Amino acid sequence: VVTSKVCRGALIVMEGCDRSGKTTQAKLLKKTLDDAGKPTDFMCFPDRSTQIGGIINNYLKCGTELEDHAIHLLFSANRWELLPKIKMTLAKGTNIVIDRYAFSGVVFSAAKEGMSLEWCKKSDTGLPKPDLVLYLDVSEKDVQKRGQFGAERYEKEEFQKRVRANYELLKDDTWRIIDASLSIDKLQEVIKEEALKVINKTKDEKIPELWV
Ligand code: 2DT
Repeated sequence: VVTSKVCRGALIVMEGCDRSGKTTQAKLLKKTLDDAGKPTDFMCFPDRSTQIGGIINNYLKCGTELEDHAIHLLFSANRWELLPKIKMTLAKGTNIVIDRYAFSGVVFSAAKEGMSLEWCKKSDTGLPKPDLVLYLDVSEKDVQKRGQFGAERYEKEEFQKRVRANYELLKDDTWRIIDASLSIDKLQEVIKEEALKVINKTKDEKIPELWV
């Protein structure tokens, strides 16, 4: 009996400061890869469509107050509850592009008073480690030029500065720092190339675990 082996999909995460163009590029990348014959799903965190996501949504819209550790753990739980879906998708050979992941979880929570980076990493430890993290890099000046921040919690200049500094502490060799001041099309070209390389490179590899 000849059985053909299904190669796994790659896990690709888009990170970066607010207003860096993450969501636009992540959605475009899903389409770009589909069009290139590499089936790809799009996901985002927080996923506000679940029950836990509903609590997070309310918190972000400043409708409820939650203790800093408690909301951190809910953001984390929102990823764990989607783990079966992530695993199943990758196993059948479909790539996933995710708009924000555990890195956002850590850099935002650790930007708060009394929250350490090490503590914040613990609750996401053991999740699938992304094969590629595309970090969209915009200068502080350019972020300001892109217009006003919205009204959600965390959309404040001082807070975003601390977030940006925390991102620096998480980067490793799976990260690519992409200059987000490029045009939407040019940016997508660069991102597509990185994604195709990693899809090809990791297709026979085991999915590694995050921060273990
Ligand atoms: P969006 O604007 O991209 O929907 O993000 N956040 C996100 C956290 O504080 N912890 C997390 O684990 C994640 C995924 C970043 C909503 C805000 O939620 C923050 C911005």
